[in-house]
Parts: sequence; structure tokens; C-alpha cells
Amino acid sequence: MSTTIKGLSKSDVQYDGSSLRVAIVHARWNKAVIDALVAGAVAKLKEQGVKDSNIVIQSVPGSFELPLACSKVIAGSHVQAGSSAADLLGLNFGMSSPSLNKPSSRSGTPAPQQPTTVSMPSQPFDAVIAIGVLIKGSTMHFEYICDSVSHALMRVQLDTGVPVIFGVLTALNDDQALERAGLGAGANKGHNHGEDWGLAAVEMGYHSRRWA
Ligand code: DLZ
Repeated sequence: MSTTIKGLSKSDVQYDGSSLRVAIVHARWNKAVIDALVAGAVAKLKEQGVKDSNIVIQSVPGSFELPLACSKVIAGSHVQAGSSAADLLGLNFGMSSPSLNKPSSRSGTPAPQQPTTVSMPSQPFDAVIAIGVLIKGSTMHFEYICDSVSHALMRVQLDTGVPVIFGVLTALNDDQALERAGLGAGANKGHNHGEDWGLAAVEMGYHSRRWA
């Protein structure tokens, strides 16, 4: 068996994720790889004690959409009770739920806004994992998206103070992407990096509460 110096070394500390809330925002491009990465991240979050109800998963079309979605998900998680789940999931950010604005049947005046029951907790997220899979094609598209997305995700975490885990694979071909999701062909299936991102989210979420 070959050895390598590469990869995430195991932490000496066992982090307790039982009180943490984590959002996973993932792109849908290259979905087979995405699905494996998301599953790997969720498995490790749970292994570290993060409760099912404290894991929120939101999809976006492609990796280019990840930074804005992460930023909105973080902002939405600070919205207090009275927001609809749709608001919190980024469907109506900054706006009231359309159903709350419907005119009342007789007068035509807007019905008073009633807080809706929020089906998910409204506490802030302790960490967000941004997952995307970019595979190089024959144009410069790949380079532009890799560059802008990585810079923008860094900006989101520095601007918000919420750790954003960089779960974006920038692969030169399909095989590289598959191997980094544990889906490699043949004997070497590779390693699922989603697992590392789940662990990183718990570790950073744990620290960022104490650093606040
Ligand atoms: C357009 C595009 C291409 C060519 N390749 C990828 C990719 O490999 N991975 C990915 O996540 N997204 C890709 N996209 C879509 C862009 O990220 C974005 O969704 C669109 O340009 C719309 O803004």
C-alpha cells in the first residue's frame, strides 16, 4: 500500500457538534459527484454529533451561484421568528412571504402580517459548507469560475464572520473529480473530500462560537 504525506490529519481534539447548526449549499452541475460529496459531508457532521434538524441543505444551479447563496443563507439565519421557511431558504430573502401580503378579500387592503410558524430553527448557522464540482472544459470558463468563486467564498466568510468551508473541486478531468468523491474507477476509489469538509465545518463552527 502506498503512503502519502497529503491530506487532512486527524485532530487531537474530539469536537462536539451537538449544538451546532450547519448549512450545506451545493451546486447541481456534475450531480453524481456532488451527491457523493454532500453525503460524505452529512455523514461526518452526524458522526460529530450534529443533529439532523440542524443540518440545512440548499441547492443552486452551478458553482458560480455558491457565494451569493452562502451569503444569503447566512443572512437569513439571522432573521428572527416570523420569517417563513422559504425566507430562510433564500426564496424570499429580505421580503415578506408573498402569502402574508395577500390583500384581505373584502377591503383590498393588505392583511396584517402574522408571524408564521417557522419549521426550522432561526438561530444563526455556525458554519456553511459550499460544495461545487468544476471540471475543466475547452474554454476559459473554468478558470474564471474557479477564480471568482474561491475569492468570493473567502470574502463571504471574512465579511460575515461565519466559517465557509471551501468544498469546491476544481478538477482537470472527470477522473480527478470522481476520485475526490471516492468514486474512482478500479482499485483506487480515491477519497471522499466531503467527509473532510464535514469535519472542518464542525471544528470551525466550534471555534468560531468561542472566538466571537
Ligand atoms: C456553465 C458551467 C460550466 C460550463 N461548467 C460548470 C461546472 O463544471 N461546474 C459548475 O458547478 N458549474 C458550471 N457551469 C455553471 C455555472 O457555474 C453557472 O451556474 C452558470 O454560468 C450560470 O450563472
